Amino acid sequence: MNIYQNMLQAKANAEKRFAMLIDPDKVHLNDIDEIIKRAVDAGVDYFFVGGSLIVNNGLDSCLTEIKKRCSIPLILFPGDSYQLSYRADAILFLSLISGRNAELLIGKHVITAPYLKLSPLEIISCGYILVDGGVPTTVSYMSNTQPIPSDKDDISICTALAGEMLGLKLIYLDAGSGAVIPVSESMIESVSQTIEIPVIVGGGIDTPEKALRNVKAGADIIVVGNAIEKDPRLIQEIAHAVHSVTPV
Ligand code: 1GP
Repeated sequence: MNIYQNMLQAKANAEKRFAMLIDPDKVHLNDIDEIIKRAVDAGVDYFFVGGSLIVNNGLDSCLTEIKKRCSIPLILFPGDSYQLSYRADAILFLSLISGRNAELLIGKHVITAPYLKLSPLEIISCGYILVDGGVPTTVSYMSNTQPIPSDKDDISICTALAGEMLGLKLIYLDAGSGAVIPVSESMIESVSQTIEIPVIVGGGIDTPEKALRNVKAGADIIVVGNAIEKDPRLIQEIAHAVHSVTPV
Protein backbone atom coordinates (compact mmCIF):
# COMPACT_ATOMS: atom_id res chain seq x y z
CA MET A 1 0.00 0.00 0.00
CA ASN A 2 1.43 3.38 -0.91
CA ILE A 3 1.35 6.42 1.34
CA TYR A 4 -1.71 7.99 -0.25
CA GLN A 5 -3.66 4.74 -0.07
CA ASN A 6 -2.71 4.59 3.59
CA MET A 7 -4.13 8.11 4.06
CA LEU A 8 -7.35 7.15 2.29
CA GLN A 9 -7.71 4.00 4.30
CA ALA A 10 -7.19 5.93 7.54
CA LYS A 11 -9.89 8.39 6.49
CA ALA A 12 -12.27 5.59 5.59
CA ASN A 13 -11.70 4.10 9.05
CA ALA A 14 -12.03 7.54 10.72
CA GLU A 15 -8.50 7.20 12.06
CA LYS A 16 -6.52 10.39 12.47
CA ARG A 17 -2.89 10.88 11.51
CA PHE A 18 -0.12 12.98 12.97
CA ALA A 19 2.62 14.46 10.80
CA MET A 20 5.66 16.03 12.35
CA LEU A 21 7.14 18.87 10.32
CA ILE A 22 10.91 18.90 10.14
CA ASP A 23 12.63 21.97 8.82
CA PRO A 24 16.09 20.80 7.67
CA ASP A 25 17.48 24.23 8.58
CA LYS A 26 16.35 23.98 12.16
CA VAL A 27 17.03 20.36 13.05
CA HIS A 28 20.52 19.79 14.35
CA LEU A 29 22.03 16.46 13.46
CA ASN A 30 23.16 16.17 17.10
CA ASP A 31 19.54 16.21 18.27
CA ILE A 32 18.23 13.86 15.64
CA ASP A 33 18.58 10.67 17.69
CA GLU A 34 16.40 12.07 20.44
CA ILE A 35 13.79 13.49 18.06
CA ILE A 36 13.48 10.25 16.09
CA LYS A 37 13.28 8.16 19.23
CA ARG A 38 10.50 10.34 20.56
CA ALA A 39 8.67 10.20 17.21
CA VAL A 40 8.91 6.41 16.97
CA ASP A 41 7.83 5.93 20.60
CA ALA A 42 4.89 8.30 20.09
CA GLY A 43 3.73 6.61 16.88
CA VAL A 44 4.18 9.63 14.60
CA ASP A 45 2.62 8.66 11.26
CA TYR A 46 4.59 10.82 8.83
CA PHE A 47 7.48 13.23 8.67
CA PHE A 48 6.83 16.24 6.48
CA VAL A 49 10.22 17.66 5.53
CA GLY A 50 10.66 21.15 4.15
CA GLY A 51 10.26 24.84 4.83
CA SER A 52 9.15 28.00 3.09
CA LEU A 53 12.76 29.01 2.78
CA ILE A 54 15.67 26.64 3.24
CA VAL A 55 18.88 28.57 3.64
CA ASN A 56 21.35 25.76 4.25
CA ASN A 57 22.05 22.78 2.06
CA GLY A 58 20.97 20.15 4.55
CA LEU A 59 17.94 18.52 2.93
CA ASP A 60 19.66 15.36 1.63
CA SER A 61 21.64 14.76 4.79
CA CYS A 62 18.61 15.39 6.98
CA LEU A 63 16.58 12.81 5.02
CA THR A 64 19.44 10.30 5.05
CA GLU A 65 19.93 10.60 8.79
CA ILE A 66 16.23 10.13 9.51
CA LYS A 67 15.99 7.17 7.13
CA LYS A 68 18.89 5.43 8.86
CA ARG A 69 17.02 5.55 12.15
CA CYS A 70 13.37 4.71 11.42
CA SER A 71 10.80 3.68 8.88
CA ILE A 72 8.35 6.53 9.39
CA PRO A 73 7.44 7.72 5.86
CA LEU A 74 9.32 10.82 4.72
CA ILE A 75 7.16 13.21 2.73
CA LEU A 76 8.66 16.28 1.11
CA PHE A 77 6.73 19.45 1.85
CA PRO A 78 8.64 21.76 -0.45
CA GLY A 79 8.57 25.52 -0.15
CA ASP A 80 10.07 25.75 -3.61
CA SER A 81 10.91 23.57 -6.58
CA TYR A 82 14.57 23.33 -5.59
CA GLN A 83 13.62 21.47 -2.41
CA LEU A 84 13.61 18.07 -4.03
CA SER A 85 15.42 14.91 -3.07
CA TYR A 86 15.21 11.28 -4.10
CA ARG A 87 15.91 10.30 -0.51
CA ALA A 88 12.34 10.92 0.60
CA ASP A 89 9.47 8.49 0.02
CA ALA A 90 6.90 10.89 -1.36
CA ILE A 91 6.29 14.51 -2.21
CA LEU A 92 3.32 16.76 -1.66
CA PHE A 93 3.04 18.23 -5.14
CA LEU A 94 1.61 21.50 -3.92
CA SER A 95 -0.50 23.91 -5.88
CA LEU A 96 -1.13 27.14 -3.98
CA ILE A 97 -4.82 27.31 -4.84
CA SER A 98 -5.65 30.08 -2.35
CA GLY A 99 -3.34 32.40 -4.30
CA ARG A 100 -3.32 33.86 -7.76
CA ASN A 101 0.38 33.47 -8.44
CA ALA A 102 0.51 31.47 -11.67
CA GLU A 103 4.04 30.19 -10.91
CA LEU A 104 2.80 28.48 -7.75
CA LEU A 105 -0.42 27.25 -9.31
CA ILE A 106 1.23 25.54 -12.31
CA GLY A 107 4.48 27.22 -13.42
CA LYS A 108 6.94 25.51 -11.07
CA HIS A 109 5.14 22.23 -11.61
CA VAL A 110 5.90 22.30 -15.32
CA ILE A 111 9.59 22.73 -14.55
CA THR A 112 9.62 20.04 -11.88
CA ALA A 113 7.45 17.42 -13.61
CA PRO A 114 10.16 15.78 -15.78
CA TYR A 115 12.45 15.40 -12.77
CA LEU A 116 9.65 13.90 -10.71
CA LYS A 117 8.67 11.54 -13.54
CA LEU A 118 12.14 9.96 -13.31
CA SER A 119 12.21 9.93 -9.54
CA PRO A 120 11.19 7.06 -7.29
CA LEU A 121 9.07 9.46 -5.23
CA GLU A 122 5.36 8.89 -4.80
CA ILE A 123 3.72 12.04 -6.12
CA ILE A 124 0.74 13.22 -4.09
CA SER A 125 -0.97 16.28 -5.56
CA CYS A 126 -2.15 18.66 -2.89
CA GLY A 127 -4.22 21.83 -2.98
CA TYR A 128 -2.51 24.18 -0.56
CA ILE A 129 -4.79 26.76 1.03
CA LEU A 130 -3.10 29.49 3.00
CA VAL A 131 -5.33 30.96 5.69
CA ASP A 132 -4.57 34.18 7.55
CA GLY A 133 -2.82 33.21 10.77
CA GLY A 134 -2.78 36.66 12.34
CA VAL A 135 0.85 37.40 11.49
CA PRO A 136 2.62 37.83 8.16
CA THR A 137 4.18 34.42 7.51
CA THR A 138 7.21 33.47 5.47
CA VAL A 139 5.02 31.56 3.07
CA SER A 140 2.75 34.53 2.42
CA TYR A 141 5.74 36.80 1.80
CA MET A 142 7.68 34.28 -0.30
CA SER A 143 4.67 33.27 -2.37
CA ASN A 144 3.56 36.84 -2.92
CA THR A 145 -0.02 35.77 -2.27
CA GLN A 146 -2.71 36.88 0.12
CA PRO A 147 -4.01 34.31 2.56
CA ILE A 148 -7.75 33.70 2.83
CA PRO A 149 -9.13 35.77 5.76
CA SER A 150 -9.48 33.52 8.79
CA ASP A 151 -13.25 34.05 9.08
CA LYS A 152 -14.11 33.46 5.41
CA ASP A 153 -15.17 29.83 5.60
CA ASP A 154 -17.12 30.19 2.37
CA ILE A 155 -14.02 31.10 0.35
CA SER A 156 -12.14 28.14 1.82
CA ILE A 157 -15.01 25.78 1.06
CA CYS A 158 -15.23 26.87 -2.58
CA THR A 159 -11.45 26.78 -2.98
CA ALA A 160 -11.20 23.27 -1.53
CA LEU A 161 -14.11 22.11 -3.65
CA ALA A 162 -12.52 23.47 -6.81
CA GLY A 163 -9.25 21.76 -5.86
CA GLU A 164 -11.02 18.46 -5.41
CA MET A 165 -12.87 18.87 -8.72
CA LEU A 166 -9.54 19.53 -10.43
CA GLY A 167 -8.40 16.12 -9.22
CA LEU A 168 -6.08 17.11 -6.38
CA LYS A 169 -5.70 14.29 -3.88
CA LEU A 170 -5.37 16.25 -0.64
CA ILE A 171 -6.32 19.65 0.71
CA TYR A 172 -3.92 21.35 3.12
CA LEU A 173 -5.39 24.16 5.24
CA ASP A 174 -2.37 26.02 6.58
CA ALA A 175 -2.28 29.11 8.76
CA GLY A 176 1.49 29.18 8.17
CA SER A 177 4.30 28.20 10.45
CA GLY A 178 4.15 30.00 13.76
CA ALA A 179 0.63 31.31 13.17
CA VAL A 180 -0.88 33.15 16.11
CA ILE A 181 -4.37 32.26 14.99
CA PRO A 182 -4.56 28.65 13.80
CA VAL A 183 -7.17 27.60 11.25
CA SER A 184 -10.56 27.81 12.98
CA GLU A 185 -12.52 24.70 13.85
CA SER A 186 -15.45 26.17 11.99
CA MET A 187 -13.39 26.38 8.78
CA ILE A 188 -12.00 22.86 9.28
CA GLU A 189 -15.49 21.52 9.82
CA SER A 190 -17.01 23.31 6.82
CA VAL A 191 -14.25 22.20 4.45
CA SER A 192 -14.07 18.61 5.65
CA GLN A 193 -17.83 18.22 5.38
CA THR A 194 -17.81 19.50 1.81
CA ILE A 195 -15.06 17.41 0.24
CA GLU A 196 -14.28 13.70 0.18
CA ILE A 197 -10.48 13.83 0.01
CA PRO A 198 -8.35 13.97 3.17
CA VAL A 199 -7.85 17.35 4.84
CA ILE A 200 -4.50 18.28 6.35
CA VAL A 201 -4.42 21.09 8.92
CA GLY A 202 -1.37 22.93 10.24
CA GLY A 203 0.03 26.24 11.39
CA GLY A 204 0.19 27.38 14.99
CA ILE A 205 -1.01 24.14 16.60
CA ASP A 206 0.89 24.15 19.85
CA THR A 207 -1.09 22.13 22.37
CA PRO A 208 -2.60 18.63 22.43
CA GLU A 209 -5.98 20.22 23.19
CA LYS A 210 -5.86 22.27 20.00
CA ALA A 211 -4.83 19.23 17.97
CA LEU A 212 -7.70 17.26 19.47
CA ARG A 213 -10.24 19.99 18.70
CA ASN A 214 -9.01 20.09 15.11
CA VAL A 215 -9.32 16.36 14.52
CA LYS A 216 -12.74 16.38 16.12
CA ALA A 217 -13.69 19.21 13.75
CA GLY A 218 -12.76 17.00 10.80
CA ALA A 219 -9.02 17.30 10.13
CA ASP A 220 -7.60 13.98 8.92
CA ILE A 221 -3.92 14.83 9.36
CA ILE A 222 -2.51 17.29 11.87
CA VAL A 223 0.87 18.90 11.17
CA VAL A 224 3.01 20.41 13.92
CA GLY A 225 6.43 21.98 13.51
CA ASN A 226 7.29 25.02 15.61
CA ALA A 227 5.82 23.90 18.91
CA ILE A 228 7.74 20.62 18.79
CA GLU A 229 10.98 22.40 18.00
CA LYS A 230 10.46 24.41 21.19
CA ASP A 231 9.35 21.47 23.34
CA PRO A 232 9.97 17.94 21.99
CA ARG A 233 7.85 16.46 24.80
CA LEU A 234 4.84 17.66 22.83
CA ILE A 235 5.51 14.94 20.24
CA GLN A 236 4.11 12.32 22.59
CA GLU A 237 1.28 14.48 23.90
CA ILE A 238 0.04 15.62 20.50
CA ALA A 239 0.37 12.14 18.97
CA HIS A 240 -1.66 10.77 21.84
CA ALA A 241 -4.35 13.44 21.39
CA VAL A 242 -4.61 12.90 17.63
CA HIS A 243 -4.73 9.12 17.94
CA SER A 244 -7.23 9.25 20.79
CA VAL A 245 -10.05 9.96 18.36
CA THR A 246 -11.49 6.56 17.76
CA PRO A 247 -13.85 5.61 14.96
CA VAL A 248 -17.52 6.11 15.84
C1 1GP B 1 3.47 25.07 8.50
O1 1GP B 1 1.56 23.75 8.90
C2 1GP B 1 2.91 23.87 9.16
O2 1GP B 1 3.38 24.98 7.12
C3 1GP B 1 3.25 23.78 10.61
O3 1GP B 1 3.12 25.01 11.28
O4 1GP B 1 5.30 25.24 12.49
O5 1GP B 1 3.27 26.51 13.25
O6 1GP B 1 3.43 24.04 13.58
P1 1GP B 1 3.80 25.20 12.74
